[in-house]
Amino acid sequence: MIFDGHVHQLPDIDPTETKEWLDSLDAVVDTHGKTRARYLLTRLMERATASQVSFPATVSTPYVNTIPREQEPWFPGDEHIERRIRAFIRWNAAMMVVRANKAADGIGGHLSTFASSAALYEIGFNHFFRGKDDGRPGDHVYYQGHAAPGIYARAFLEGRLTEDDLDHFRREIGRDGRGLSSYPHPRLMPDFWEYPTVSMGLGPISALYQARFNRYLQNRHIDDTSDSRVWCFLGDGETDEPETLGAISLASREELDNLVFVVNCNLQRLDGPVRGNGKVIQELEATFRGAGWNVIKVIWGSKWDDLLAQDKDGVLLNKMNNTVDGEFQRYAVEDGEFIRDSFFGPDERLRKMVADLSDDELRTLPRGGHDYRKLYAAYKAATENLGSGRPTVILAKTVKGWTLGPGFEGRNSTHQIKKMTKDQLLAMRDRLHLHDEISEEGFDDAHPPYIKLGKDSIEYQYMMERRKALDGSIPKRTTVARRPLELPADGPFAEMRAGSNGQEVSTTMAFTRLLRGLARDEHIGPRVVPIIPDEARTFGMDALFRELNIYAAQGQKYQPVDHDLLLSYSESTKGQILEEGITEAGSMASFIAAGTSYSTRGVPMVPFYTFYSMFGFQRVGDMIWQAADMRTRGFLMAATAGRTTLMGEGLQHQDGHSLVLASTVPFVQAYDPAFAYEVGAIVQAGMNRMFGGGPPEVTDVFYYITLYNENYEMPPLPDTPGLAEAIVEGLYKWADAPDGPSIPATILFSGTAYPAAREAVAELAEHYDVAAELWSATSYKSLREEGLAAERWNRLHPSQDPRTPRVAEILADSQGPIIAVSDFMKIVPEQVQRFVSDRTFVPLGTDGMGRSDTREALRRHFEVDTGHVVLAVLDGLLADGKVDESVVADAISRYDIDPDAVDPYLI
Ligand SMILES: Cc1ncc(C[n+]2csc(CCOP(=O)(O)OP(=O)(O)O)c2C)c(N)n1
Ligand SMILES: [Mg+2]
Repeated sequence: MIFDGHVHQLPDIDPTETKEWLDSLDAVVDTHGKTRARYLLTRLMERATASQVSFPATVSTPYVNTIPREQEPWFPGDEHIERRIRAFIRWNAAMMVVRANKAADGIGGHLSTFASSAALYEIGFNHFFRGKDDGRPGDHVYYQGHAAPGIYARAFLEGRLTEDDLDHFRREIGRDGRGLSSYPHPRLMPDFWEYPTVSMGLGPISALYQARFNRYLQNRHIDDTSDSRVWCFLGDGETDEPETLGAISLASREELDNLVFVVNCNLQRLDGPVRGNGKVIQELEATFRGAGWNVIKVIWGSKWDDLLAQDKDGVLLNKMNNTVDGEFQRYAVEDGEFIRDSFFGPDERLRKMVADLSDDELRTLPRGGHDYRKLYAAYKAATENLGSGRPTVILAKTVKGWTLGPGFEGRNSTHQIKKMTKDQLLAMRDRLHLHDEISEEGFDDAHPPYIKLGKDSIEYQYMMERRKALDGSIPKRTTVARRPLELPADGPFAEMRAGSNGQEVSTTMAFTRLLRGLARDEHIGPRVVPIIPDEARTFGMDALFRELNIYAAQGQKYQPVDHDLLLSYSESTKGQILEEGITEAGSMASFIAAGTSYSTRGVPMVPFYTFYSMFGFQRVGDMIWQAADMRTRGFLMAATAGRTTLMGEGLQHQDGHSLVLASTVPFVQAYDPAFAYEVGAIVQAGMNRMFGGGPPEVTDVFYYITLYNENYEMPPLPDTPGLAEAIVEGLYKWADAPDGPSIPATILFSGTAYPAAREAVAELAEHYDVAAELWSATSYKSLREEGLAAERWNRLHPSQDPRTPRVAEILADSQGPIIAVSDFMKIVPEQVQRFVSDRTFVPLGTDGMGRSDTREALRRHFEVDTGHVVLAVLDGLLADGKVDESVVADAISRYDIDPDAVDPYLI
């Protein structure tokens, strides 16, 4: 047998002593069995740890609570009152779902998630979660999305929501859109929810990076975050999402002892058991312990402690260890007799242990996650963990649908059930001991009542007193700036406007200059958060390492290999750059944490997350959607953009469609600039819009700006009045048509399509008597959105003067067919085609999968090079009857275009 073969390579300085120890162990195994041997080894390890003999942690422990009964702290609350409050909340949470589905069949909602986690939340609300009423940000609490009814139900009891509000659960369209959103959505309930969590996995990764960002703010002396803990509630099924567990090692590496995950281990997900053939708690324990977390298992309720105390020969422990989750789930639905026979029955010693318990007592032996004292002990241990450097995960075993009754508890279908019959409602009432509050007489199951608390009731006063002691009710979202941000001086933008002075540079290089300038700004400088996923060198941003330093919680414990270079890899506790390593999901989570800091902490921060554009929308699209939900403000900088500009990298790198994906997210301001001054104008306008004050519909947006790595001379900002505004609007004339030729045409270019467009103008003038104007289209998305708004207004106001879409107004200044070329798919410029339907409109773009080759070859392949632009213009003129076919044919031959080349979309 090879077991950790490394041990045989270690020096044995006293083989006789080693033999004695091993012989003792053999003797124990022979005489007292394996269980005893295991016990002794565990005690030895405990002693070793206490004596500071460092020993790698084992990844798993037996299937019992981490905190033994004798180490449970005194419980400071009034258990009786808290149980009553919990029962009221359970009832109201269920009723709001039942009533919603009575009023609107199929509207949905979830009963059983919160039913399993009510105690997990209530222990937090009554004893741990810090609010914001003292003017500080308090704790950051991520609620499991499907538990939302329970959070509303508590807010109702606290008097923060009305009965009418509850009756508008999931009915957000009426009442001026003031219903209760299905799940936590700050976009929909901006005064209530802070963190969108319902797309599984996004809550955990966001919470983790929030905890990390708090440390960043602390270490950089921007905000004191030492009072704020991050609590994240998640489902056990949710842990299968890569985002949930994929970043947990960061939390231990960065010593995030301000972070607590609470996993609601009800052993079920939507379709069935999470690990029917295994034990999800044991599996998660191993994963988290292996990653260096402090793991607290809350598996068994107090009544089990007596049984475990009697377990002299370890049979109960053995049974606990060997029973798989599928069986445990079965015990949750069966009666006491079955449990007696099947769990305790096979072993005489076990059966004897429960001889004094009735079937009913056996059936209700509670799981740890429903035991208030056990949970209190776990949460307290988690909060006292501060200083240990270890994040905590609490693995709480619960029953899905707990207290909802036999039709719900532990059933595979429970996640989806939304309706309750009269009998089920009354059974639940009985189970929760709510006879005084809910009378059977006149009970209307079509409209089951909510429980309301008078202001003078003991329960109301108790819960409000608890919340007051913890700084007020939560969840609550605010946007009051505790540390306001001043906008930057004009200097860095003026540099962009000046152009590159004959030098050939890329927009990426220009942006790096801008970023450096902003980071140096005396006002905004420290608030700038450059985020990058291991790609700084690709973008030429490594120059910033030395100047701004890379944030590293532990500073830099080594001399970097390039220490003698000007641009060495410099890490520091006060570093400004979040160099995330290869994790676009982690980087997005940092972007969200920084971009919502204006709200979550009252400290506006300005993130610039620069990434390979291919690995943005399509890789972490759901997190971008989450950012929009969360009202994130900041800049997503899409570097190495374009399908043909990034040559050589091939089809998993070359992005010609992120702008299409960007067009699907409402609050994204998407831009495709060609010049440094355009980048500057967009960033400056964005800064003013997002951080300059104004109503949320103006400020709560974020920017998506493409950056390219192709060098050409950056012109200075043309001296045209209103140009900066036109750039932001999305389209402006860049150059008049050349004098001389007589046939007018219009070419729109974006980004690196500029050189081909410019050359096409010259070619058209020289060979075809065509005078083409050049326009820079910076944002088709903005133009489209404005155009659709105008169309909509016209449709709804038929008797008033119709509005003209801006893009039509702007292009009214141009002549001839419109040819629009970009390094993105044709559908990008097509976004505006409908608004200029009176004109011939030819989009040229890079539809199809990328491939590696030179830019020239790629542009020929995708039919966006100079020759193809000329051809498209002439084809447009042919359609308009301005030239004849022979002219088009001439261009095909002049530019050596193969009319039978395969369509690039098909290969
Ligand atoms: C990314 C994503 N995929 C699927 C779903 C649909 N979904 C909602 S809840 C759920 C099951 C949740 O199980 P678990 O995490 O164990 O939570 P529980 O309700 O059991 O507490 C699923 C699959 C989702 N919300 N998000
Ligand atoms: Mg579950």
